[in-house]
Amino acid sequence: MKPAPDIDQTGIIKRSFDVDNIREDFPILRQMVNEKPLIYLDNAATSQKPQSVIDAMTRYYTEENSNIHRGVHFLSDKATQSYEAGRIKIQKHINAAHAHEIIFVRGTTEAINLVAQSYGRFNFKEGDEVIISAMEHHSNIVPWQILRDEKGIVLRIIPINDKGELFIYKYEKMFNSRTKMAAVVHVSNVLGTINPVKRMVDIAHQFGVPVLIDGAQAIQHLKVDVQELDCDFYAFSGHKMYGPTGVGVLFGKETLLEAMPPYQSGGDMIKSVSFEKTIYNDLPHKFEAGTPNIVGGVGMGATIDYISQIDFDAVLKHEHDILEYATQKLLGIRGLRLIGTAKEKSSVISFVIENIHPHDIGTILDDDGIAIRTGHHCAQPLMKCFEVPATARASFAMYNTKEEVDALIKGIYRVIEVFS
Ligand code: C6P
Repeated sequence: MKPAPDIDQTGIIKRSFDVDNIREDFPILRQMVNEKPLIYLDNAATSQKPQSVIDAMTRYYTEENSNIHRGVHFLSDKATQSYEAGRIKIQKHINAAHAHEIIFVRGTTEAINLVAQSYGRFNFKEGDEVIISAMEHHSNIVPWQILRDEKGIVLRIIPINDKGELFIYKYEKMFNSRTKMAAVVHVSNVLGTINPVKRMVDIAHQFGVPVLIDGAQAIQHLKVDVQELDCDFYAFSGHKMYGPTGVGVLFGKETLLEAMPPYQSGGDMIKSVSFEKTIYNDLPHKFEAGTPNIVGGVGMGATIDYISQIDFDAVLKHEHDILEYATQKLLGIRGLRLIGTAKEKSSVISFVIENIHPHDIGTILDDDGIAIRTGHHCAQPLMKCFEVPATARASFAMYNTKEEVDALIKGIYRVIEVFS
């Protein structure tokens, strides 16, 4: 039975949070794996999708499929409206000032590449500095290294302590007249650390430096308000927030986006083309060359609809309880070391077990139908900081339960037994 809806201060009817009820929305969770019920704890890699998002995308292909912004016919108009409605929903969700500050991209990776290749290439010169941190995903390292190799910019790395927290006082000292950008992760995909990004933006702005936030692991677990954060760019992926793969968002402040040159070029990003001269289209189209992932945009709209109808404070509390519960249970296992013990954490636990390779942990847990991720998690420099080649990582979503954590713990004891 569905729990009774609540009405929040904005008058929007909210469905109260009930984990069993939420699980019913995700058809994939009913699956058996190796004759055991699937326990999906790899949500930082990608989350599962609710039926309503799947249905919205099927409905789009069944009833609306057409190209957008081009046709005068009925279907093209319908498809354009659905795609653009997705943009407006995202704008409201992250409280951007304008819908045209929402650029649809393939995901966080493309969003950061866009900023590096457009803003960075246009504005940086030899000797300019970009600040990133020791806990960045490769997606927020390599695009800046490409610019370093091409233009001679310098990368400055914010160090971390042994809990996996940034040294903010060291970050503050890194700014000088050559600093041109700070690009930092909001929530680490390995450590789960929630970085104090608001404070970091304030510091950067004191030096007139814009900030890009990699929100790939934050958007689904925290309330993100880009105006409150005052960040200049915010990047995230649809597929980690219960939405489709192949679509994500770059939020950018209007003034910065207006001044930036296009990242890719072709159809839809132009107003007019002659062999002599091309006039670029207005925002956001200037950054969306070619036929975009239309069904992805529609799916993102359905994703926001889905998230918005659930009491998000209750989701946050549930996720926090699961994280605390799992942390306490894991700490009780002899020979197991947590990688990432920051005070402020969200939904990700990495660990290593003495003398057992993380891949073996993952493989044995899979026999029990438990999906975790093992490896370097696309954060090899961070692995080096903790002097480990890889970790095992359990990452949680709103549909995970304490019973699933118990199964994980039982599975880990079985792993230890196999190797003892
Ligand atoms: N992290 C993980 O298992 P894409 O692939 O573009 O959607 O997201 C890239 C990315 C960028 N930043 C952070 C902090 C991330 O966690 C990710 C994706 C996945 O941890 C896949 S490696």
